[in-house]
Amino acid sequence: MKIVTTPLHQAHAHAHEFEGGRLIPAKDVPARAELVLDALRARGMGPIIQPQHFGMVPVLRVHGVEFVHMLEQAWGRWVAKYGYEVREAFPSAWPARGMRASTEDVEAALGTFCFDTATPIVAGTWAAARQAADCALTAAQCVLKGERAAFALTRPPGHHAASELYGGYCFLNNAAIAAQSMADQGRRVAILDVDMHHGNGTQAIFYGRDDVLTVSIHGDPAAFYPHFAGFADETGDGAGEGFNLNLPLPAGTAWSGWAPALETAIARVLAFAPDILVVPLGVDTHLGDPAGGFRLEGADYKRMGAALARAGLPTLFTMEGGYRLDTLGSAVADVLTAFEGG
Ligand code: 6XA
Ligand code: ZN
Repeated sequence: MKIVTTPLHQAHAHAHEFEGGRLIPAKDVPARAELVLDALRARGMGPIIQPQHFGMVPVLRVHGVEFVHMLEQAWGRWVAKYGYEVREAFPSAWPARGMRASTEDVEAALGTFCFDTATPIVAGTWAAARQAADCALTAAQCVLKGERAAFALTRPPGHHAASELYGGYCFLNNAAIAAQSMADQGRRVAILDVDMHHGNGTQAIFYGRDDVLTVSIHGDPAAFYPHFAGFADETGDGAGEGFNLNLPLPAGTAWSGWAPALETAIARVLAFAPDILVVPLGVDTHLGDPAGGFRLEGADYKRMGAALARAGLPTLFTMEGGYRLDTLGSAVADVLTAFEGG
């Protein structure tokens, strides 16, 4: 299985996120991708390849041009206002209900396009986000050429980013950009998101469409981030009605509760009869994950990979969450090796 990654993800490195009324240490740290890469190398997986460059056209199939320009320019505008000493650009005001969105001031631009306080922009964010999208697009090309599977080791992750919104550590929706690119090349694509958190961005991007199926298994948004999307009654809109499936699960869900949701998800995917499956792969479902709330562990990740393999579809994996640094690498490697063996 080709693994697509670049050390340039390290340019997106920040010390903090804001949660629970205080600045806390960042969870999406560069070491995450390096730990995953080390684990994959240790299992002899690969080849490990660098991304090709696809430019902005495939990105703009999913994201708005004003949004993309804002991401590109945000750090420079922040420095112009606050100087280099303030090393992380966080929004501090939002155009909530009844207010007017604006991009006049950098504070307004951040508030208009960001939905949380967990996702600072730093000097290297835009470069890293573009590279992550290129990793996903390169992996998509591998699958389009007939490979059974490819893994885009994307950092920053993508599944919370919508057409014109960033948040949840995500800026560009890598999985959606890859899915759209494959759809544009004539393939029928389904997306099955197994991260602990609802893939609200991916859902929003395809919500009105019947040509790309979106399915997500995640913590019930009544209790978990992203709080404002991911409920079971979100089934799609207009032509997309019936083409979004949310499978929210309660806190503490272990494999015994997670596995039946995966079977339901795979059955829906197979009924859609796609040519290609995209799996936004987060392993923050692991017991003890600092951003999670489920209780998957050890061999459960091999079971997950084997179950996904039984779907029998060419599959593109993208890296999403997973923050327990002592188990992150082995959990990802277990999914992917079991998929290859299955
Ligand atoms: C912010 C929590 C962000 C969760 C990010 C994540 N308080 N998404 O893992 O999949
Ligand atoms: Zn997550």
